[in-house]
Amino acid sequence: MQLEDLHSLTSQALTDIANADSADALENVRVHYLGRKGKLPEIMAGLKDIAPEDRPAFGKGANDFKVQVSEALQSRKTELLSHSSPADAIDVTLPGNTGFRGGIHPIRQIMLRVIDIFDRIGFNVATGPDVESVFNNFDALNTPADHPSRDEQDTFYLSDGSLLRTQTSPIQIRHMLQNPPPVRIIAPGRAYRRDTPDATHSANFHQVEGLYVAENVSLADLKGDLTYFAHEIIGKNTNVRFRPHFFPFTEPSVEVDFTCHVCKGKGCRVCKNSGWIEILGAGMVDPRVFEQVGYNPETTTGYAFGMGLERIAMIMLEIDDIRRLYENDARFLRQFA
Ligand code: 2NM
Repeated sequence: MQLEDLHSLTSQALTDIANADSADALENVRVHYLGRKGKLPEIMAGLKDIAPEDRPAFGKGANDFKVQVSEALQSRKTELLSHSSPADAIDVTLPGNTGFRGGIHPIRQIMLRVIDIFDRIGFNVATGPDVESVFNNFDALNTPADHPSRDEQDTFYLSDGSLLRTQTSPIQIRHMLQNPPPVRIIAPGRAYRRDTPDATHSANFHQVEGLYVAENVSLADLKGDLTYFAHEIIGKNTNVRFRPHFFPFTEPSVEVDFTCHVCKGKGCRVCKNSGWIEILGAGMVDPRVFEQVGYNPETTTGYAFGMGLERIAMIMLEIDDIRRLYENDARFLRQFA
């Protein structure tokens, strides 16, 4: 075999490869040219009969043959696979490649549910900035100048004297400053407290607060509306219990318990055998708050309430550590998607 023969053999091989119209035909072409008894071993065996001065050129030709034929086989194989019927191209016994579908974070899910429930009884969503004034966050809410929550140990102050809101109530102060009564708003959002993070505390958490201001609003309205809320969020046979409490911005103030959603009030691990679960803080808006926002404290009445969404998520979804809600571990979050 001479160098010219090698060149024509190479072009013949490439033509055969291009003409192969099935994987089987292509395999036959491969065996014919590169197989153990094929053309390539024959070429290599013929090397000894080539004149010594022609051997380098012939050797290079032999190598080019091998490389070109191998590459052409591979690309023809890929081509045949991509044009063949799916039954030939896909091994249907392999596990599927399903991909991941995104989901709404559990805190956001609960926030949206709470908003939806209050939307149905006429509450509108109000929002405001996370960075607030001392007036909107404390003064207007009747929080005494020496109240511990104002301390630098508990509140994040910025260098210009503003702060990160410690609850979403400043949203409601802004709303009252800009709108006359009646007011019926829900204020969802982030709140910040300078707590050391642990299983039940986070420096950044989420709240929904509600505010209803009109004439002749009473504690009975508060109890009726929160009972409706309990029935919607937990279930129709949930009971609601008010316990006396204190907040600077409401008088009277209450803590609100719902019957335990797990044991229905019998007592269990989730409710620590009490049958009740604390869900909200609430009360009748203090006349001093109305005074601060320019409402007539003699004739204006209203109720307000607030709830921590992490707390509710932990109770309802049985999450033992608040930090799991912020780690963005998809294996954890997917359980609630
Ligand atoms: C709570 C509990 C009780 C509240 C009061 C006000 C405002 F602006 F009207 F004074 N907003 N939110 C309030 C009342 C919040 O959270 C536990």
